[in-house]
Amino acid sequence: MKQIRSPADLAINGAAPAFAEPLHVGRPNVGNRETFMRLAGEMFDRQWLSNNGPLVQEFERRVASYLGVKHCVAMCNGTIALEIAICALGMTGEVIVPSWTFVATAHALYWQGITPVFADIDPHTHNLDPDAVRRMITPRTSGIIGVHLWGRAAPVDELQSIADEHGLKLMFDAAHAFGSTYKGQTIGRFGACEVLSFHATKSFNTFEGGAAVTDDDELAETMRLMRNFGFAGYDNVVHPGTNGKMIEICAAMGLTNLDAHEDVIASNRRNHEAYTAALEDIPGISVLAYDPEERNSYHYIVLEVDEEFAATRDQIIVALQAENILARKYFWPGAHKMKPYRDLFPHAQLVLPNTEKVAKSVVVLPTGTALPRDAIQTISDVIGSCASRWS
Ligand code: T4K
Repeated sequence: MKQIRSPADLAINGAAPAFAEPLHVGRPNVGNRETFMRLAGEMFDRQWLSNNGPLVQEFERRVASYLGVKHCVAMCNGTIALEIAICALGMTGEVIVPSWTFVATAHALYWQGITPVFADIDPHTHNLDPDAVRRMITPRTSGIIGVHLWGRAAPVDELQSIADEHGLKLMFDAAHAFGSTYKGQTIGRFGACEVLSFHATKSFNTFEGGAAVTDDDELAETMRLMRNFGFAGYDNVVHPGTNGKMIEICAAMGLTNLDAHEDVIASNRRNHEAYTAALEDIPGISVLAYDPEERNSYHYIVLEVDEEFAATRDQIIVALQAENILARKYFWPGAHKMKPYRDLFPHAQLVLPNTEKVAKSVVVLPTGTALPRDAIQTISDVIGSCASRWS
């Protein structure tokens, strides 16, 4: 691998790229392929491919037990799981969410005819600021969706107090938080329900997939009906519904990857530590730290670029991409600046100063089990050299 000792070694200055193949942020982690092929073979033998098959049932049992919750309702993806949970909870009117999240959190509300109202974040954790949430409550507010961004728990207790005080529904978008903890308890049990994503780019994946998890028997039953057109048996529709079912091949992938999940977390954690060490002496650059008292998947390596750093965040991204390091600006520019929501709230930035600031400073770096270990030093050297390139 090429050594980067000075800006002359950077690909933006004409040198060869550091990596011949692109390094992606969302490279899938895949467990034992033989296990997956065996499960897939058994599925073909059974000729049962979808509709609450045995693999989905086993997957739901294992996820519920892993998270310590009563019910896991597996679905085709996290977005549909959000929509079904929102609808099953009877949210209406306005629901408070962060803008600093993947746009699916807002879209899931909008798609249900609900107005997502964006509240600002704590710039240190990137999660909802409870005081900002309070400020956004109106007579039309029916609920709050907290997001456990980057796998770090949202301020669960504070949000629950606000919800109780104002008679609001509370649920969580836990798309990043499979296996994370809040006050030592596994995420999945908080609010009325929590929604997971098992997309290919997540630390744990089922190709595409998601789930709503809850301890509430009635809510779980409603969501089960809703994900299968409201059928309560052949020819008997008892609830409005949609098609949100997880298919068997996705559950086979999930069962395979569950076995590997602890190894993935350990590998991500080592990568996070290696990035933190390699970048700690560069003034103006920091790797977002996670609470050492809590569990996190360490799936997102989030770099923050201060204004004092000689290069801008966007210049760093250009320099990294020239080296074939496909770093991302997740979740720039914030949902409030994306067309559907910009049209709805043209002045939203006035109440979202922390979101605005964070959105301008973030670079998400490649990690995962597929990342070559020595790549981290090279990626960090590219970032370090950006300071002299632009100063
Ligand atoms: N809530 C939150 C907080 C979320 O983050 C998400 C999803 C959701 C809700 C909704 O859950 P789902 O409905 O997706 O289950 C990706 C994912 O598509 C999305 O699932 C994820 N969040 C989001 C954070 O990232 P993009 O648009 O950035 O994907 P894309 O195609 O640019 O891929 C990301 C990187 O991964 C690229 O560098 C390519 C690489 N990649 C991707 C795939 C699919 C691979 O190397 N292999 C692959 O198979 O959204």
